[in-house]
Amino acid sequence: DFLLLLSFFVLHQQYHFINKSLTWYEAQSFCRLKYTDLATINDMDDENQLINTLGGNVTSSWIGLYDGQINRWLWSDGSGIASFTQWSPGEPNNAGGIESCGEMYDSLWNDAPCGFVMAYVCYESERGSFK
Ligand code: 2F8
Ligand code: CA
Repeated sequence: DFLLLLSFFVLHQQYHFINKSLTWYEAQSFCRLKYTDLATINDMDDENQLINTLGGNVTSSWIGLYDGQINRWLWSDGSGIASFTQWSPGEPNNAGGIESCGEMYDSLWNDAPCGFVMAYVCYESERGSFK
């Protein structure tokens, strides 16, 4: 006889909201140094978790979205954008031709100039556990 054990490995991710004004690249450096990277959002659970982390106290904050090439949006950690997106209606619009970084704006995504300074959200990948 043998016993078959089925187990699920659950990966946890934690968001950290930093209420200090930095450019997108400065925020990226900070997140990589202190945590894992700027925030990556892959589904509605992530989106809701991130919105909860913001706690409603700011309108604009950087997330890991950036335009690697024209209209080729990626996450700062190197992963591609999943089929799930939460762009604000009409975004990304590359207003003024200088918007290559992504922010959370009123709980939706907007492309904005990378040199703007605003608060930001990092993510921290934690050790997974077996369930
Ligand atoms: O109306 C959407 C539009 O609003 C602003 O431009 C007027 C934003 N600009 C900045 O955040 C700098 C645009 O990104 C946004 O598309
Ligand atoms: Ca925009």
